[in-house]
Amino acid sequence: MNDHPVFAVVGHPNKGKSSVVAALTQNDQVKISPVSGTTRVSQRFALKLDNKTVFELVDTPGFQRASKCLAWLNDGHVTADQRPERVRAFLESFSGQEKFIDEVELLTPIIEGAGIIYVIDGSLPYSPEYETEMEILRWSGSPRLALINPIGGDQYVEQWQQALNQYFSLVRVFDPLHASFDQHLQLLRTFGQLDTHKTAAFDHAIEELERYRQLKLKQAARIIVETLYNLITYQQSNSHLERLAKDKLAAVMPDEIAQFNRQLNKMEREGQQQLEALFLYHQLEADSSRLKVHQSELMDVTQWSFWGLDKKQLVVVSAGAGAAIGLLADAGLGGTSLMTGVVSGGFVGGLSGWFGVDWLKDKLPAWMPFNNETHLLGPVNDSNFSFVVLGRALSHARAMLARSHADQNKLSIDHESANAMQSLALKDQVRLLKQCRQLQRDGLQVKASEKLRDWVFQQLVDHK
Ligand SMILES: Nc1nc2c(ncn2[C@@H]2O[C@H](COP(=O)(O)OP(=O)(O)OP(=O)(O)O)[C@@H](O)[C@H]2O)c(=O)[nH]1
Ligand SMILES: [Mg+2]
Repeated sequence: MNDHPVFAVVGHPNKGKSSVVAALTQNDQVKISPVSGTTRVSQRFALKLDNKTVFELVDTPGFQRASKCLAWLNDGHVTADQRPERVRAFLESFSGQEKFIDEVELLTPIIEGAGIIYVIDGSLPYSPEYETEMEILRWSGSPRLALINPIGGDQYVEQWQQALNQYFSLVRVFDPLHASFDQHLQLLRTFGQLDTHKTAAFDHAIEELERYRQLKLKQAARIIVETLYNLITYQQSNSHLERLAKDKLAAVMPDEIAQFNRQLNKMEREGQQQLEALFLYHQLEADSSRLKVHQSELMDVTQWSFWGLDKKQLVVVSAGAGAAIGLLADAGLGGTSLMTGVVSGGFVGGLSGWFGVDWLKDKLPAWMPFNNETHLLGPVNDSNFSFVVLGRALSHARAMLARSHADQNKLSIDHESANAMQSLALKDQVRLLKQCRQLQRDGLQVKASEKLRDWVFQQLVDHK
């Protein structure tokens, strides 16, 4: 059943038509490139909710021979009422031929009933050469909306508006790379106005889209808290080491620790991937080059005071939550040698009371308890770890939520989003630490876990 609206996104080559399609249908598989003439054939992309299509956009090639096309249409006396028929005749005459291959591709969905979305670049001056394209579109008689895409800035937007108003019933500015979710919804409302029979249905679909967004953010919060739980409770069984002599055990410990770290990194990435799948991103690669730190390594302890709390905060917050101060914070206040030791895979010394085996205690990173009875390594034992995990998860989630599906760059994580945990109020930091400790101790089914989910959800909603 094709009772949903369909819009053909048309215009000059290389003006961001495919980018508009990708952004609005939330589909990062639409082909976009700086090379003019990237889209060769028309292709439909649907926005679906619950497997039901809300609307479809047709990505089309740009006009290539607009003047010749209009000349053909104008050949002979055609009155206004006959123009749509004349466009149909054009398609019948040239379909399957090379001559007007792009015009046939882009006009076909319109003649089959699609509304028109005409995309232009608002950073370039208006020029009459576009009038041929706009005239052809007017001949089709279909409902028309013009979108001004400020690709390189909005210098000429007003000038364009003057011209476009004469050919299009609705004219809007829309930046497919930077538009917020609300701006998407606003534009979709405008789509609904193009066809008055569908306005109510469209408004309803928009409400549904908003509701879905909230549900997805709830689900995202759930994934983040589950991943947090998995990370702060992770233990690695090392029973295969049982019979190793002391010196051998010491020799293999660095490998065991490296394995432990890899596993945590992997679990973190899996959580992020679940979020990316939920929001329909298929090929996100993070780019943290704008940060002063490496984003990739969760277990790079030298970065912990960046993602989580700084050392002074950690002392205050731990005390407030009745938690032992993180060993790293404790030692870190006196210098950073301990931390570098951990990262380079070297061993650290000088700490006592943590490990079942005395001689091993100075062979493990401070945050890594090892129970000699059970041969279990972990879980990570540092108050900052939960903050680090949450800080990193939020910065990833926020960067992803703000990202357009038309964006061809890597996912950029910036400085501001990275320091999220440090800028919280002290009482919130203390409450969070308490809840994380309860989560670690009592699991996902308890109240603390629900409260953490609510908090994460609110962090995602409030952002932007
Ligand atoms: N900076 C910026 N670049 C944009 C914007 N919209 C599109 N682009 C870039 O412009 C180039 C062309 O975008 P497309 O969406 O492929 O354009 P198109 O109109 O589909 O092009 P053809 O299929 O070749 O006709 C790509 O490199 C996009 O990343 C925008 O709003 N801002
Ligand atoms: Mg294209």
